[in-house]
Amino acid sequence: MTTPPMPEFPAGFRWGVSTSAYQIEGATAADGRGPSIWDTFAGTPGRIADGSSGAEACDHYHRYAEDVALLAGLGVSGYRFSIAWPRVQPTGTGPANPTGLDFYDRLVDTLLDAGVDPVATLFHWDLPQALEDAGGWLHRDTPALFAAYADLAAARLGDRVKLWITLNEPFIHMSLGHGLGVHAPGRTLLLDAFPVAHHQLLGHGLAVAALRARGTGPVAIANNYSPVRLIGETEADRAAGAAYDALHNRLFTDPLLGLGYPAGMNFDPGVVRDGDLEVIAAPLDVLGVNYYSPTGIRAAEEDSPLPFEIVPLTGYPRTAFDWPVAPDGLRDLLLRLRDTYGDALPPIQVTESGCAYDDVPGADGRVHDPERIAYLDGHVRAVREAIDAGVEVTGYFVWSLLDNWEWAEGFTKRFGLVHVDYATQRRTPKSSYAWFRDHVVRP
Ligand code: IFM
Repeated sequence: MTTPPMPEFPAGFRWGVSTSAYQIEGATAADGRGPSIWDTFAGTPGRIADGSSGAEACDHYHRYAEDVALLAGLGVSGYRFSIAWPRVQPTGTGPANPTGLDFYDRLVDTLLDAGVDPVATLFHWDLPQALEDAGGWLHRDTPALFAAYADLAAARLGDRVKLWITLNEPFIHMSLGHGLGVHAPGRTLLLDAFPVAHHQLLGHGLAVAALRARGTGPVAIANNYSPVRLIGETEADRAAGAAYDALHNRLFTDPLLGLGYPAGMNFDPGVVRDGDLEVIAAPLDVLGVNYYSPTGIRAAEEDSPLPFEIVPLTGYPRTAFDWPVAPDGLRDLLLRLRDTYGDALPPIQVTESGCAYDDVPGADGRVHDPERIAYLDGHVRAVREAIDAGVEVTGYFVWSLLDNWEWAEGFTKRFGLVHVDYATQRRTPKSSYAWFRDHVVRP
């Protein structure tokens, strides 16, 4: 597909791709790994669209060298992966399992040999099952246990990891995992899931302190954001938009950047204790921004348990997930973060941006994905527009390197620059892989 030349990006801008442990590694019983909440959830009939699990996924645990060669071929300077807590501590507490950490040791060294910066996420939703059995993120002990795990990871890898990301998308883990029950651990607490927000944030703050104490690399968190597109113009619609915005876009970022919780986020007494907000507001080196699409919102019906109603947006191209393709939402979001948080906002890296399409190899064995090229072209340009408008953005990571196991959707949604045939584990770079290399990374 032919696209107009990409504008230049600042020197040192980090181009990368992202993955996460449970979505690609497989080998869930190897080398002492303990069970995670996603093993349990995927093993429960009816939870996953195609009945699959991440037990094999992309078999990256055994094929990581081939995957790092794909990264090197792409020319990216960063690779964002996640460390599986249950590989490091099979039950979530106690000493490190050295053979679990060995895998990440090998991965990090292989990345560095290939000239790719390792960017490590500590928690991408795969909580050790034993911790969930003790209450998980609803329990106030979990934050300190998370910091102890962060310390073990930093002790082993901290001399080589170039950017640490404490949590991935704590909003999604709270809302889909604990509010609506469509992700692990499958709790359906609706707004009673709020303690999960606070305990994840407290875990983040304590982990930042643990990483700083080890003198390791810069620290970030990866939040996901979805700008509100109001459907309707009544006062009630505007109030619904503000309520959704506070929940999705500000619940985590306001306290991280020192503003405390947004008004209207009412925690039960005893959840937020003296000193917690100071721990949570530990200075960040980078804010990770995951963006996929905006959300249409209007006022809720009177008997609704939620103060807003989510409405499908019309008039946009759509991905195979039925998500609207709206690059202007990314530009608006980046500007809005700058305008809202001003000097408190650290430099931003877009830690996830991508799309699912039904990519199938043609008769020639090649995989053509022009929609993904158009998607990435639009979103990369949106980042450039935000930089032109004065927002400090220092990196952009595509979700994802590989097609992989997409949580409750199983293997039915393909996000990769590289196609994976799950029967053979054969990797085939799609046309978007060559486009990203030739038009973005090395124009
Ligand atoms: O696959 C997920 C990822 O794990 C977190 N962010 C969104 C992606 C696409 O749904």
